Amino acid sequence: MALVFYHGHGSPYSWRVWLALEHMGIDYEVKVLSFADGDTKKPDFVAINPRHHVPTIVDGGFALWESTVILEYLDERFAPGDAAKRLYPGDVRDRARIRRLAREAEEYLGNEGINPVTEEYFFKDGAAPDAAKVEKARVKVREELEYFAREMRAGFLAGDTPTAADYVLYSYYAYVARLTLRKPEVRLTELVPAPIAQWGKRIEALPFFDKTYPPHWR
Ligand SMILES: N[C@@H](CCC(=O)N[C@@H](CS)C(=O)NCC(=O)O)C(=O)O
Repeated sequence: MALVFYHGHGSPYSWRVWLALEHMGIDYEVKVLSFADGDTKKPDFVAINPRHHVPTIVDGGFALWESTVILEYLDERFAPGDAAKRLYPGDVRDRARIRRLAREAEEYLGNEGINPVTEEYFFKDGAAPDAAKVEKARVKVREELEYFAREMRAGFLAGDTPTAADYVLYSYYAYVARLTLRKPEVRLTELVPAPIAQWGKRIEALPFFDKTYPPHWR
């Protein structure tokens, strides 16, 4: 039976899991939940995931949530013979570095950069964004993108194929363009160093990328 993947378009946490499922070539069925319709809070879904979050996967009756934990599970459970398809390839230190980069993207670029900007512009019930908070987050976005540019190895963070760290980083990076499109005054795109812009294009050129792109962003 195919693994079931509960997804919400536009969620960075869910997007990284979809990219990973495709990357590994796993047989899955995607079920898209609508935030606008409150699907995550409906009893059928809460019975599967009491935290009512996407992403959630169900693999042969085993339900799992928390995006980065799902990435590690997929890698261990479906580890292909093909090293280029692993999400955490390499030896114990290579794999630890990939986990570190994924964690850093989450904590510093996401939680201290992208998420506060999103919060200020979209989750304040129409109240004006706090300029000092936005500026602090902008500085963080710039510093973090420069940091990740220095961490690039060959075309991607860990070599010449993407890993879990690239998918976690990309799921936040996509918001740089998205937030600037929706709120041009935030000017996040001007903070992107050239190596990160080039890396972003390589992710977007992956054969399965388009399929995972949020339809309402087109
Ligand atoms: N730490 C979680 C965060 C997941 C999360 O916050 N998902 C949000 C969408 S971005 C969600 O499902 N919200 C719907 C709800 O809370 O009902 C992860 O990494 O998977």
